[in-house]
Amino acid sequence: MDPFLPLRHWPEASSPLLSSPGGSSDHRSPRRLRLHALLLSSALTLLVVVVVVVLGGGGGGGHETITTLRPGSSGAVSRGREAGVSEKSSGGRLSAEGGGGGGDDSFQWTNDMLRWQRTGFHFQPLNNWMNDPNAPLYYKGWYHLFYQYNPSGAVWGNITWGHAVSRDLVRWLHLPVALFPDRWYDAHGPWSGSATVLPSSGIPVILYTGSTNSSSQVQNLAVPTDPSDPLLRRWSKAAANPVILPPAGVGLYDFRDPTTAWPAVDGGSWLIAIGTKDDSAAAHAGVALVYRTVDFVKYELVPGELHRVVGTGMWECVDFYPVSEGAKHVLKASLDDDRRDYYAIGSYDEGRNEWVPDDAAADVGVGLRYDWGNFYASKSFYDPAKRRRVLWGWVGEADSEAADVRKGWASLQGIPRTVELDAKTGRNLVQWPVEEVESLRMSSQKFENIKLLPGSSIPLDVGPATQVDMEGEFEIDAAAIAALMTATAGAGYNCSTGGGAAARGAVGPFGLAVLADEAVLEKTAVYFYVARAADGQLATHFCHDESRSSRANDIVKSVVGSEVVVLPGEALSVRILVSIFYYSARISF
Ligand code: DQQ
Repeated sequence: MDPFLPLRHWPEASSPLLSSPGGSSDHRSPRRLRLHALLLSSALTLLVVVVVVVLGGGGGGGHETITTLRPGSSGAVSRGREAGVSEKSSGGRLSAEGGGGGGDDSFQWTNDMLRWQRTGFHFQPLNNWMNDPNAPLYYKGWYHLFYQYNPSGAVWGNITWGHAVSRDLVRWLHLPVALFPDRWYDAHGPWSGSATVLPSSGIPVILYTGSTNSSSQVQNLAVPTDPSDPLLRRWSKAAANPVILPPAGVGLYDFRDPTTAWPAVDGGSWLIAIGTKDDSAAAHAGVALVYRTVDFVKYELVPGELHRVVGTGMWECVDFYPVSEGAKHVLKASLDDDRRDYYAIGSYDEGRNEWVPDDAAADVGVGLRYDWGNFYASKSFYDPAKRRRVLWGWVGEADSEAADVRKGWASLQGIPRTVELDAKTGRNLVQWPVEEVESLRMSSQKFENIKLLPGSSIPLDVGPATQVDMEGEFEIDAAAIAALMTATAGAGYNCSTGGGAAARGAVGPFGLAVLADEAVLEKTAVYFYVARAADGQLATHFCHDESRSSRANDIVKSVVGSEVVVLPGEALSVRILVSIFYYSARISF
């Protein structure tokens, strides 16, 4: 077997407190280490999972160096930010945290390598480019997902609304393109938008940004042509379009991505938010504006601003939704400056047209993130069938545009996640893959009572599976924690600067290495690191290290993560989904 297993879509990993081990009513309940092999496909050993622990003072193995590749020229035509997505190889977004860019294109990819990269159970169109998830909704028994889609190539451009439907958020039926750029007000693309299902009729309406024939940004309305069609295959653009123009003082190119509407307290009107930015007086502020409408055709700007955060730049794909039965509201913005999604929890006062974060130090754009991997332009929707809020996010590519073109597709959507306010902390959301993912499990294996000594690395034989859904739980030796507590408090730990998976501390890193080759030269490490923070308290960090995920040199390889709250008595549990679509037929590009 060729030990080279290039990995472009890092496995989705969830921290114990950012997600449940799955399927439990208590989303923090501890589980034993189990692996669920989803697909037995060939005689090859495709997936190697290794439990690793690297504790201070133990075992062999040298320190690794974090490799963060800088982007080079991809040879692609420059598109620029006015194109709606930052240019893939622009360099601006390819910080040490990486994220969706390209390298020097010098790596000699072969078809055999590229064919491994398509995923098994993440949503992807059959081919070509995809970016933001748009207007997810539930209608007449079907989940609908629209998405920014280029039907003509594997790079951003020629944007339309791709469309797919599913009964279970896991198995998808691809439908014809729903919205084309066929009017002056969306001639450069029907860009991102949201759906609102009207309770009076049960029929959805869509508001989306049109990039006009002069590239200015306006908001447009589309309604189902035939509401009796559960698949909502045809959409009619309103004669009144554009229904909202950029207001005075707002840049023509900085006004996009309307949210789902929420009902106003007056009982008759609706409110929506739209993202923009304010670059006046060096504010460089991200801003969310609010509009009121009764009929989705005529709108008035509500005086004031829902929220602004100085220094965060253009807010794309704003999302705004209640949690905890409306006691709190989540405000999310996708920051065009760093292409990351940030959220904060706060209180909404409709009368004052104001949302105020609970913790000003963790405001939108400076505090919490949904995800530390490639995850952008996310959008949530309320699922009335299962009474839950479901979150989608765009997972961009980590390698070069040239490689995308060669294989004929780019991007996927992350597994849809259920999100809730963490009732125990009240300070963060908990997220976990929708329970329907568990219906993909075909068999399972348990590995229990594995003792990990300092420096040890123990292979877990999952056979020839290419798709696995792993739940792991770790217990730390009490003596190690006691020793840590008596040590001098340090400056804390940071996943990105902490030396990655091979830099040893007193309690960590320990976790799983997935998609390793048999010699464990390639692996993607997903790990915990427990450290004593500057305040003397224990802090648990949850990180992943892609620096050895592939031998290819044209990939951005990130070492990222964040602190997660672990309350007394809670286990260190992790859920990892690995989704390789293995097909034996040889394909050519
Ligand atoms: N992508 C869309 C825009 C949005 C951006 C264009 C976010 O509407 O602001 O494809 O990725």
